[in-house]
Amino acid sequence: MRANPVKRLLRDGRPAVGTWLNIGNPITAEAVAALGFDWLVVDTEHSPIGIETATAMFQAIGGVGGVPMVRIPANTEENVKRVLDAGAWGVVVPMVRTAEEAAAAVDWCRYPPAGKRSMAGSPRHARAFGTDPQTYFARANDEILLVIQLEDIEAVRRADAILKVPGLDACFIGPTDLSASMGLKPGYEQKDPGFEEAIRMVREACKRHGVAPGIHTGSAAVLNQRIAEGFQFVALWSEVNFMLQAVRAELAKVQRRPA
Ligand code: 3PY
Ligand code: MG
Repeated sequence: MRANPVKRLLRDGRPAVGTWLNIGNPITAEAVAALGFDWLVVDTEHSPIGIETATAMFQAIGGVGGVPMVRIPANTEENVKRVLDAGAWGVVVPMVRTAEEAAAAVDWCRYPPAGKRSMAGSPRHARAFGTDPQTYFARANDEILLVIQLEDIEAVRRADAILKVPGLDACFIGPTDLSASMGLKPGYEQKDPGFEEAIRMVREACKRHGVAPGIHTGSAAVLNQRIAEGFQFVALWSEVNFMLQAVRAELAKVQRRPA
């Protein structure tokens, strides 16, 4: 069974850099994955991507040696079960606000006795790791990456209780939702000192509980700064935002009349 290199990087205290995929298309997923990110998250929370398109995207990412991950729309057994059976190597669970919700995510992600994930031999999960179902059943708990999102100021205040739940690999800050919950203009970067303080609180709680801290960023400059602060599961924007940035910049240079 193929080992999940992101688990190894995070366990060794090293950064793992990925990006978000919001365009529901296996060809673009494959093209971005081939660029050399450590992981790719297919975002099914804030996009219209359904399970069949997500599965084709996992296949495309895996086909070029990438680590296919997914953000589910909400923390439910059904959502986690279906994407893991479809071959995702890791799950990002949005908007975790309590220790009970974190424990539920662990239950849906891990086979017994560590959790309550349902077992079936027929899905493509084992093939996604280049193995057979029995080996997958025995090893999946060690290779599947579970990332919970803390992105509400109330959850930040409860960070110690949430992060001490056993079985979490990483905790990913959603800066947009976090800033909105603090009454700030939603966005990845903020000048507000309270916002940076909340980010520091999560990072330090992660370190206390052996969970890799993570955060979404909108540029390499901020991403590098977050890595220097100790963040490990770090995301560089999304493929659709990169596309729009490039198109916008070139469109702005177009001269509709001769100069
Ligand atoms: C947020 O910024 O709220 C996110 O969830 C980023 O992924
Ligand atoms: Mg969010």
